[in-house]
Order: sequence, then C-alpha cells, then structure tokens
Amino acid sequence: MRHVLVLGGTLEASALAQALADRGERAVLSYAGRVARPRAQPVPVRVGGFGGAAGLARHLRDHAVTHLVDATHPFAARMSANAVAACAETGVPLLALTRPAWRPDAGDDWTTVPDMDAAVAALDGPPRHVLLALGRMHLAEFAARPRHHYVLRLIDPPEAPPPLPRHTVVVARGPFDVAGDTALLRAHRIDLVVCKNAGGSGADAKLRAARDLGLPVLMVARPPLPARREVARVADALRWLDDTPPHAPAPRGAERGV
Ligand code: 3Y8
Ligand code: NAP
Repeated sequence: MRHVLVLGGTLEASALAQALADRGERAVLSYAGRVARPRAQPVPVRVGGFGGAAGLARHLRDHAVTHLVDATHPFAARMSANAVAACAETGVPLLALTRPAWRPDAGDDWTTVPDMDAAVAALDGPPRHVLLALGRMHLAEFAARPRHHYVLRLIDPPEAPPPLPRHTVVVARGPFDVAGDTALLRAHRIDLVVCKNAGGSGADAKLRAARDLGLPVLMVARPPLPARREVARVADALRWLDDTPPHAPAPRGAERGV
C-alpha cells in the first residue's frame, strides 16, 4: 500500500492532492504553517516544519512514507534541499512537481535580478509607487529603500507595522485574475511591479496587467535548487507514482549487506 507525502503550498500541490484523493490513494499534504488559514485539502494535512533534513528523514521512516512529492513553491529552496537530502538518506523515492519559470513576452518590460538583495539595490532611483508582490517574508529587506511608496499584498494582516515609512497593505490571497490586478495597479498608481519568478497560473495576472498598462516589472530569479527528478504536470506525477516501486525499508536490525 502506497503512502504518499506531498510537500504543499502551491496550486499544483492542491491539484495533486485532489487527484490522489480521487484515486483513493493514502496521502498526506504538508504545510509549513506560514499562514493562518491554509486552503482546505481533500486529504489529511499536517502543518509545521519537520526539523531539518534529519527531521524529515525521521518523519519518512516513522510514517512509512513510500513516495515523497515535493510540490512546494520554487522559492521554497530550503525545503526542497531538505527533501533531496532526506530521500537520499532514507531511499524514499522523490519527485518534484514544479512549474516552468515565466518568460517575458512581446510587450513585457522586465528587468531580471538574481536575488532579493539585487532587487533592493535596483530600487536606488527616485521615489516610485511600487507593488511589492512578494508576500510577508521579505519586507524588512526593502527598509533600505524607504523613499518609495510600497503597496504590500499580504495573505494575513501584518502582526507589526511593516518597517516601511510609506506603505499601503492590501490583504488578499491568490490565485489572482487580470481584471483584479489591473484595478489594483490603477487604483494605487503603481509604476513598478516587483515579484518573484514563481511560474504557474496563480500569480501571473499581475504580469499580464503590467503588460497591458505598459508598466515595468522587476523580476527576482529563482534560487538554485539541487538536482532532482522534476515534472510539471499532475498527470506525470501520477504516472511516476505508478511506475516507481514503493520504498521497502530494511527490516529493523537487519544486518547490512557486505
Ligand atoms: C502557506 C497556503 C492554493 C495555493 C495558492 C501558487 C499560487 C496563490 C500567488 C502576489 C504573489 C507569494 C505568496 C503567492 C501565491 C498561490 C498559492 C501562491 C504569492 C499560500 C499558502 C501558503 C503560502 C505561503 C506564502 C508565503 C509568500 C507566498 C504570498 C495555501 C496561500 C508572494 C509568493 O504571510 C506569509 O508568511 C506568506 C508567505 C511563503 C511568500 C513570502 O515570501 O511571503 N506564499 N501561500 C504554505 C505553508 O504554510 O506551507 O495554499 O493556502 C499558497 C499560494 N500562494 O492551492 O490555493 O501556486 O504559487 N504566495 C510568490 O509567488 O511570489 C503572492 O501577491 O502577486
Ligand atoms: P523554505 O524557506 O524553503 O523552508 C523553510 C523551512 O520551512 C523548511 O526548512 C521547513 O522547516 C519548513 N517548510 C517549508 N515548507 C514546508 C512544508 N510544505 N511542510 C512542512 N514544512 C515546511 O520555505 P518557504 O519559502 O518559507 O515556503 C513555506 C511554504 O510556503 C511552502 O509550503 C511553500 O510551498 C509555500 N509557498 C512559498 C512561497 C515563497 O515565495 N517562498 C510561495 C508560495 C507558497 P524544517 O526545516 O523544520 O522542516
């Protein structure tokens, strides 16, 4: 009997969870516990870190997980690195369900920077109205650029006022649509969109709205991830499950082969 652990937090993870539930698979979806009310899932959910790669390896063994699907966000680099290490240690098969990076189309005005520090450095110009569509975890880094007026789109209201002297908080959870994002950009007179190259369809509306309005985008490129098997479609993940024998842990106390 398979027991699939899905590392979640993306639209693709939720779609995979639904497909696993539809097939009657034994599966658990895991959230980090970043937001107050993560999306309800059709499979059992666990919330919270595992305690590093070693904690994840222990979890895989203790719960007799036979397959691990890392369907986390492309910027969840530590989680993905831990998944590679824990599966290498335990022998549990690992698959990443991810999505291709966005690429600029005709009419796009993107400046791509390698990481968040470079994005902060790129904001050294005159005051602007910036949509900071990065979520909550990177706000402090932009305190180094206080002259801009930032529109901050957050999933939960911030516990403390963000460290930015001129800001407007918009509490909203994706996936977003073009009409809504176009209205947001217009209402706040945005003249620069700052975002991560997340890929997928849950956050690309702001890019299409920026293109329609002729606005520039400062695009943060993805962090490097360790090599692992990757697919971009739920159907390919299901095929991998069917083609990959479940990990059979050595019986406890079994002598190591020589
Ligand atoms: C906790 C749990 C689903 C999944 C939906 C996707 C789409 C909507 C768009 C903008 C960009 C951003 C942010 C974003 C999107 C999807 C997906 C995606 C971007 C939830 C969710 C969790 C999180 C964590 C949260 C981060 C933040 C990032 C907001 C759920 C809703 C900016 C990433 O307040 C915080 O601490 C938020 C933290 C990590 C990035 C950051 O650095 O702050 N996502 N987002 C997961 C957990 O606890 O394990 O599903 O309800 C999931 C989704 N967020 O099935 O509906 O698939 O990417 N999430 C980015 O892409 O740039 C918003 O505003 O335009
Ligand atoms: P991260 O920096 O790579 O991970 C930091 C630590 O958070 C991990 O080492 C792990 O703790 C814990 N963690 C992360 N994802 C987890 C999961 N799915 N289940 C259990 N523990 C998890 O991750 P992040 O960027 O903070 O992302 C956290 C969550 O938000 C992920 O589910 C991700 O898919 C989702 N998300 C992130 C973004 C983003 O922009 N980063 C966007 C959309 C959704 P331990 O070391 O203790 O195990």
